[in-house]
Amino acid sequence: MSDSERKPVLLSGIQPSGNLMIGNLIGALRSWAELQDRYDCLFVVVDLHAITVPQEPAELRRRCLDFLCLYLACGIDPVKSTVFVQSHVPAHSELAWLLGCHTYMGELSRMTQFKDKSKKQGENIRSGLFFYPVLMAADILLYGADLVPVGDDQRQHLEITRDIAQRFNQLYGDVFTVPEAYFPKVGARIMSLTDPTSKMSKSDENPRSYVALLDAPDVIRGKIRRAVTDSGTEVRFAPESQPAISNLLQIHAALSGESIPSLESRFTGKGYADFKEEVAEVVVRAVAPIQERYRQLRTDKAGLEAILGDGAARAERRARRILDKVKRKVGFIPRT
Ligand code: AQP
Repeated sequence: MSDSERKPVLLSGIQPSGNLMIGNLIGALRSWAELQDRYDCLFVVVDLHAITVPQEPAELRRRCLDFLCLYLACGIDPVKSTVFVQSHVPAHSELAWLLGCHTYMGELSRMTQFKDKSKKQGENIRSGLFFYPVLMAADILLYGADLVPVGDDQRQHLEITRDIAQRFNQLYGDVFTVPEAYFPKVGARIMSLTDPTSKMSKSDENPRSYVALLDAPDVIRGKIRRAVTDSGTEVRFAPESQPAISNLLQIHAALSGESIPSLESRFTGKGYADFKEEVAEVVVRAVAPIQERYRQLRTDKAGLEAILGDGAARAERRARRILDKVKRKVGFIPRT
């Protein structure tokens, strides 16, 4: 295939921590599904990243499979895209070491995510948490990714990836593609249901702050009904003065496809309670087909194993090429 025929490579991943929720669906999974035809996509369940903070092994195993099935249930096609679990491809850990030997302590010390996350870990902060951006750089550079969808919180990690790639290329000649950030067309940022000034997070300690993709319909209705509201009474999009209702408007619009002005006019003169009832139904309807597909996939052990095996083999083949080149460049003798 010539370079002009080659689709740009796009890579993205989510850590199997917490519970995938509607913020992940709206901000990531749904757009991933749409990107598959335009890009050569790799979607990864990044379990090596998850153990930068303590995990319960049985829970981690379960989550990894749940996340993989949810990727697929949200429309990721394992034939069109390379879908795999990070720990199945040892090249990620290997390249991370090689890159770590070309990364400066000062660079890693400046990462704000390390500063934020380490505060929550008390005294015994795992060094993996500090090294995390190097592993992320390896994830990206192993596949020659041209594009990486990034939220605000990952922007600094993409920058350090670019710095490491450029440094490496200067030392050893062109080895790595220097990746660019990919910004989604509509970047809705869904906020917490219990505190609309902070982002909805899949690992929030309070499960009432998010709607998980696997929440039962009545649980969803309860969470939306109890979501905090603003002091006003109108259903109006005003993120500064009415952040809670604005957030619910965003969720409705993103999942129903109805525009925010149309929602505002339909709910003129009606109370918050009516509006919340409708938002709840919209969310229930949006996740129902995902949950149904998830249940089919999750119980098909053989099918799942085949997808996992195929994804890992495809990723491994691609990763090997770059890893072998890197090893040659740094001066390691080839294994015969
Ligand atoms: N509230 C949100 N609104 C819109 N998009 C969101 N995303 C996350 N929350 C929202 C998008 O989902 C993808 C995965 O992001 P993540 O932060 O849930 O998970 P992570 O990448 O595995 O990193 P974290 O933050 O380190 O995980 P946790 O929260 O478990 O500790 C991203 O594309 C994000 O933009």
